[in-house]
Amino acid sequence: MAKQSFDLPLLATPRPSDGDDRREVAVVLKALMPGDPSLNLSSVDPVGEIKALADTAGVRVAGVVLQKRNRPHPGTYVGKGKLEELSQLAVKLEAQLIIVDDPISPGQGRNIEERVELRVVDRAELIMDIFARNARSHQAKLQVELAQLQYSQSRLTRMWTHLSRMEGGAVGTRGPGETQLETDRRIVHRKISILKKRLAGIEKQAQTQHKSREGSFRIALVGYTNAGKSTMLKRLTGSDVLIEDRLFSTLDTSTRNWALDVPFDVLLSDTVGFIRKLPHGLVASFHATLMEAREADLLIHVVDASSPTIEFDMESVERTLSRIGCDEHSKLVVFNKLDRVHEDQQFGLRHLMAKQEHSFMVSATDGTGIDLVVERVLSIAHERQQSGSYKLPHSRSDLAAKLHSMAAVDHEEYLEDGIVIEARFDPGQKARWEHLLMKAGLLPPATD
Ligand SMILES: Nc1nc2c(ncn2[C@@H]2O[C@H](COP(=O)(O)OP(=O)(O)OP(=O)(O)O)[C@@H](O)[C@H]2O)c(=O)[nH]1
Ligand SMILES: [Mg+2]
Repeated sequence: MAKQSFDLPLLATPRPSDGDDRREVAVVLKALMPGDPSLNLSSVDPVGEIKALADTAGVRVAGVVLQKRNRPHPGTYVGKGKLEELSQLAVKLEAQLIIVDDPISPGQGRNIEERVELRVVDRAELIMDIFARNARSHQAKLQVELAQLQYSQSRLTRMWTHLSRMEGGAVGTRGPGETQLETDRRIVHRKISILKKRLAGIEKQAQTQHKSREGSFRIALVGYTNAGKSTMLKRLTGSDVLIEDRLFSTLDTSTRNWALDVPFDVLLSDTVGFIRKLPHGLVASFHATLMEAREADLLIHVVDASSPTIEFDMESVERTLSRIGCDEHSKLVVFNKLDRVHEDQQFGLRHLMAKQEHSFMVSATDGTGIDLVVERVLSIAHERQQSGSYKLPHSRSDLAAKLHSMAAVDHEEYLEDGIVIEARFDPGQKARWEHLLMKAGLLPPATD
């Protein structure tokens, strides 16, 4: 009888926190390959980020094994000699876990596990584990679970290929004769489709909410994890949000009203941070959250200006934005943490700023430079207020009344053949009004 249940490494259990000796001890394994920030910048710790990720996941990194390579070894990720070194170090440090700082194939994972005889977690799994631990809302939890299932689905094939077919059934038939792999695949597949359905339901609700925000000017804060997006949200809107010196503190989008002096609502959203080598499944499953960025009228890219890998961070954010369809969005780049920028970083920073069309230097914690950002956002919001001039027949006074209710009327003139109305619209309203006109058979507008 085939195994009917499949235990997946779903939501992680809480782990002891920092400074707690019960924390799991890990050795990090990393192939240093071209493109790694530490190869260009001597000040960058090649394992700084993975250590921060491990720390966030409640794991203590006791040792590191590095190997410079042009590409990963297809079978073992690093060379066999390096695995021997890893194995010895792990024994010496009494490690319980190996963390590989790349997404690796199931085969590579299995081979490392066999040599070192310890559990191996790759970068993608570590990030998903953090997401699972930090997810608060029902939606975020489902999204992480989906990403984890999808990741394990791609690994099942290799996990079970070594198993022979189950007894008592014909090859290729469903039911008792199927292989363990097929059974597990089917279970995972079913779980995935259930999760997708549940998420689609939640997204539908979110879309209704989004609709109710039509007419507002929407802004999304995006950026590398820990850049200060939530701190910016707090500074700009005064609302209390979770701010932590940790990676991936924010996993749920939160949207707040930003009380700006404009005759329409301005909504500011905090989003999930990006990171290098973010697992594809995770980006895709946070689709609803990222919709916030996609549907924004303006993006504020928050950059940690004190980060030694600033250019790499920015590049990876830009790449992710383009992957989620945000290439063409209006964007401000806000270089944050000005108070932490060293003098020797200033020159490089100015050079980076010069490359951006609209950039600002701020400190979200002490408020330096924030007023200039507000000023710029205000002027963009004002520009977005669209205007139009329409001639309506006298017989359609209902439409004239509707226009009065949808826009600010600057001028109204009664002519012999109709009423000419000049009006200013809030973002999104002009399109709605013209849609109404079209439905009334009155397009194109008499004048514009
Ligand atoms: N010195 C300094 N620290 C800052 C500034 N802005 C934010 N921080 C700190 O940077 C850390 C991360 O800030 P968050 O606002 O949580 O960053 P985030 O981009 O929302 O991070 P995630 O949600 O984890 O992706 C916190 O410890 C903040 O106090 C700043 O202008 N100066
Ligand atoms: Mg945050």
